[in-house]
Amino acid sequence: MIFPAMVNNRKDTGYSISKSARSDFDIEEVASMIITGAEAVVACLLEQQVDTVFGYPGGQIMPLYDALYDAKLQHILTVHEQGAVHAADGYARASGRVGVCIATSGPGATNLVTGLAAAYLDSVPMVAITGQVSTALLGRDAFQEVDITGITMSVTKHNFLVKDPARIPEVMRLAFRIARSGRPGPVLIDLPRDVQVGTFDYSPAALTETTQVQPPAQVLDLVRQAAQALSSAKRPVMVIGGGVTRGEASGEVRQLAEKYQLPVVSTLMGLGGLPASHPQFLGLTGMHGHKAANNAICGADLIIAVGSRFSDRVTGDRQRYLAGKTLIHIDIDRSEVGKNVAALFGLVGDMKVLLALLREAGEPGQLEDWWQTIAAWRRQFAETYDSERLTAPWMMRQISEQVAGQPVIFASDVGQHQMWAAQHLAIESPGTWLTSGGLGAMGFGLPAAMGAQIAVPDSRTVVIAGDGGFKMTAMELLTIATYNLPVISVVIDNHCLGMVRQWQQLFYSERYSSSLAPREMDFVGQARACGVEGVRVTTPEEFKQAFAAAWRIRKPMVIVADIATGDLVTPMIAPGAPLNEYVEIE
Ligand SMILES: Cc1ncc(C[n+]2csc(CCOP(=O)(O)OP(=O)(O)O)c2C)c(N)n1
Ligand SMILES: [Mg+2]
Repeated sequence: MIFPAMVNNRKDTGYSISKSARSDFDIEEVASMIITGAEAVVACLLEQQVDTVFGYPGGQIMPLYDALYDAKLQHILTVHEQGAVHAADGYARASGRVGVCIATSGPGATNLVTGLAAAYLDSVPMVAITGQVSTALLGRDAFQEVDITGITMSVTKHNFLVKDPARIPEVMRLAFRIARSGRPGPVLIDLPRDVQVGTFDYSPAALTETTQVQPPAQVLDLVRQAAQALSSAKRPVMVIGGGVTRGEASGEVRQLAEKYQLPVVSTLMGLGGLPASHPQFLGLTGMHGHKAANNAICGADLIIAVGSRFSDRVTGDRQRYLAGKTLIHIDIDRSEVGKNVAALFGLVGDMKVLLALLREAGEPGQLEDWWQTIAAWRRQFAETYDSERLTAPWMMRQISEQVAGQPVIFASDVGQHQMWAAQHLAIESPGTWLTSGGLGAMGFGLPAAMGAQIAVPDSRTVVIAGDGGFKMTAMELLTIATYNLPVISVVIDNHCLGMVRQWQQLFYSERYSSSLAPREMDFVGQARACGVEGVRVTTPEEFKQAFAAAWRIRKPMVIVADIATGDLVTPMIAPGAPLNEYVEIE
């Protein structure tokens, strides 16, 4: 029997087949055979065209590992289950396919929780498989028993505890469908040991593609009205969020922006939804957004937001964010529209379809004055890069110049370096900026980069990490060395928990509680201990040469860049303040 655990408050769209459903499949059953539950899991993974899984074995998942022993798919053994779940996440973000991770019961399963939460908050399609104690022992505090479906209820899109091997195919197929359909997200399948061992009559299935459904008449009507508002707006701005990448709608975003000549700003999650080099792209918006981008939001009379949930880091003062503005909000998830800000036009559904309809339904307005105002802001707030000493913004610029035109995926960890990366790296296409936006999980960067490098081997993955977060999962360098993955790690070493220190400087009277702990780390030594080459640099010239050398040789590399402890991320809006009230930083 299947215990359909939870369904959370996110609702998939009412009418349309999602982005993922476009590449989604129906199942057609063919001949049958007697196999074990564990063998059925492997068969279903192959059926879903999974080529790689990330995981770590243990007692209650050993039957599945036995079935994996001669399975025709790659298992990447990480150092820690957190490495496996973030790697599956990075794999999914970079490729658009469902990431898969496996862990044993108890501590293996709990080690997945942070990664599931990161994937859930950033809407990443993932299937996590955990071992569980046998059904007869459930609820008896057996060795390594935890109620992982209970624990992960609020950080998975759905989860299952399977109690009968015969239900495995149905659950596996459903799990993949749920993970990638509508608003994507992680799904967990908990497999008691006896369910993995038990046998049943399994029918293999073939996948057939399903078709896309068009919106109903009332949505079309709303689209027409929204297009009229867009045509008559004097100062419109388009906000792109992570949903553009997940919805594979960057082409439609670009076409809409170009047709209506819209200035475009991006949330942290949306970077890459329009190329950074596009002339209409103003940059990052929100707490550490570019002034031209935030000023445009504040001065706008209409905002068209695509795949963004208006987090507090994006809106600042929520009440004043929309004052005097019309909002067109496009999202696959009905529960996002009106959740944080009220939309006049809430368009729920497949954004590729909606954006295309919106493009056809209206005419561009008269925006010369608006573009002149924006041009003046851009001149006034143009970036300048200090190359006298080593700084993170300069390094981000330098990296962008060195890799320009070549296939690259950037991953980041969490902290000041993440904001510098988001502000100054040139992110040119969707799926090439992997960051833990919603959860902000330190330790995400390196394992996510590892997963991305496996998913897209022809690209080169560069992770930007801080000294604090890199320490958290740096042991995955051993995995990177084992599989010879040419990931370049740039550790921005400011010798402190910089983002915490920045807030303490600005909002806690410079009382640096536990952010300046004196524990210097020999990152190069650690890298070498894992079999990865490393170098520490202290000047712009040294960084330039080290990065160029790392880019040239297709091998993993760690570059530790020493920067000043007091460097701050600017500009900055205080939490809850309006987007044009900047914190005074000299
Ligand atoms: C797992 C986790 N623990 C704590 C935090 C809170 N936090 C956010 S940024 C930050 C400092 C990060 O320091 P570092 O990795 O050195 O990056 P920097 O800010 O210095 O660039 C901390 C502790 C977090 N986001 N994630
Ligand atoms: Mg730091």
